[in-house]
Amino acid sequence: MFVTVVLVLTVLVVVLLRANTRPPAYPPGPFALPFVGNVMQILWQTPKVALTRYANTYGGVMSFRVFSQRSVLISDPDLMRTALADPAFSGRIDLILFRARDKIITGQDYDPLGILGTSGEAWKSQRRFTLRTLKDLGLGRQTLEPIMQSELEELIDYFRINEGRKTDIGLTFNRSIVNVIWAIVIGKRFSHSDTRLGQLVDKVNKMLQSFNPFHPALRFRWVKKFFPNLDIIVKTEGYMKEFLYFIEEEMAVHTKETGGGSDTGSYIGAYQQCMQEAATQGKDTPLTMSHLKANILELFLAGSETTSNTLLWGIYLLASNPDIQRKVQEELDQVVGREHTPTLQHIDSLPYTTATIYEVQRMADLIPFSVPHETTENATIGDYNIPKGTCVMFNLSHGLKGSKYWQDPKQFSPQHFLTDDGKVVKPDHFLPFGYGKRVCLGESMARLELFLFLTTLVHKFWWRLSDDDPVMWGKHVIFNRPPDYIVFPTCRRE
Ligand SMILES: *[C@@H]1O[C@H](CO)[C@@H](O)[C@H](O)[C@H]1NC(C)=O
Ligand SMILES: *[C@@H]1O[C@H](CO)[C@@H](O)[C@H](O)[C@H]1NC(C)=O
Ligand SMILES: CC(=O)N[C@H]1CO[C@H](CO)[C@@H](O)[C@@H]1O
Repeated sequence: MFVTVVLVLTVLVVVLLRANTRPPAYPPGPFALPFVGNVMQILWQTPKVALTRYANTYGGVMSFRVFSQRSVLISDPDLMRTALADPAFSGRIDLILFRARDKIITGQDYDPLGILGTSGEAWKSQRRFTLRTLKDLGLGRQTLEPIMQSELEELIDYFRINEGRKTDIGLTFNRSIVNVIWAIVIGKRFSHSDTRLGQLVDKVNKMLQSFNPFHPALRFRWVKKFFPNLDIIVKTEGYMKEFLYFIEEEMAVHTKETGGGSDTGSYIGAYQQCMQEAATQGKDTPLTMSHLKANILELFLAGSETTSNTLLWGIYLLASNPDIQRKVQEELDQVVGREHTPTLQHIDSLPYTTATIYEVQRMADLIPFSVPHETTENATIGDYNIPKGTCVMFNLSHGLKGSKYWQDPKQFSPQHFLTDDGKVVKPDHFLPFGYGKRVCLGESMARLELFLFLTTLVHKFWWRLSDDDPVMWGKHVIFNRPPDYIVFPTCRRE
């Protein structure tokens, strides 16, 4: 009996110790159980609470385990910048969701496609091409600005009709933002009366709502093996299929219309032209139709909700802070003029407005944890070693909201981004788009969109929150969504 007890205890101790062996100079973290790691604590307390407690206990770089996956959470903004700039940290964890998409596209378990969910050469080449093309298309500004202006005309008409009425603007920006991306992807806008636009918005919405890179079913391959019919898996894959089918149909129409000739005014056109050039020259190219479809899906996934949510935050924050709204309007009146409409040319001459937009992004804090990275080789951060294959998470929120970095982080105040003499300052720890190798690919485009949409809407209308309708805050785990609210838009007379 005694011997059995001792044996059992010894085995237990050995198992527990083995579960907690750490590589040398590995960041500190909580005690982990065999096999499951820290999953129990994380699920028990909810990920947000558990991880916050860990970060508070173990500091700016800490480690935990999710099943057998070593994970590190970096909160210290200085170390965050260093890690994000280091190629060794630029890998992406295996995102089952994207692997499912890739299988839908190619029909087989092939090399990973796209940008968001890839690492190494595939990631580099697709990212490089996409960045360059978006720059040519959007930041040459001749393409993007008129598209955005047409969308704004539609919005202005809509708010004029609703002038002085209670307006729920929750879904108003969706069409415009999706249409801007669409125009970049294929080279022309949908008219707002076109049912295809409604269908596209609907498909993007459904995909977005089921997308959750932290959900265990979309995170670990074995979950799908054991539970292939799990609702979230079936739905997510179904929505991606529908979206991809829509894209394929439209691409077929587009090819017919352009007669297969060259068209460099769109992402698809530029992509296909590059593929053709490589083919005629007999060169190898990393560009393929499969990657193209995957990239398009990601442009919508990453570019639509983020932008429309920031706009919703913007109107909400300005409507609830009338003094700040008035100051922005005064600056716009002075620099742009009452009778004109803001254009991208004004972007560098509106410091108060620019600071206000930064402040909107800071308060919105849309994607507090970015999307987890993975080390592609043994790496170091500060005094710590991070072995290859470790999942690395970044608390971007910390630099945006941490009381260590802002005088009054809960307060909406453009002053956070202004010097005493009214010049714009952007602190190093303010990284709403992330930073370094995997910084948001649409950052430049998003900046222009936020600027033109917010300035135009605030220049044309006075926004007031409804007094009788409560502002409704939802509960969010991964993304910070704006609240639901009702506003009264009022035209500002010239
Ligand atoms: C990476 O570090 C581990 C120990 O943490 C070591 O066993 C392994 O050999 C290292 N790999 C390389 C390529 O240096
Ligand atoms: C991330 O940083 C924010 C702001 O400092 C903090 O409120 C939050 O608890 C942090 N989250 C984690 C998981 O550490
Ligand atoms: C495609 C898109 O941007 N969808 C958004 C429309 O607006 C709602 C409410 O803000 C968001 O939840 C959707 O993600």
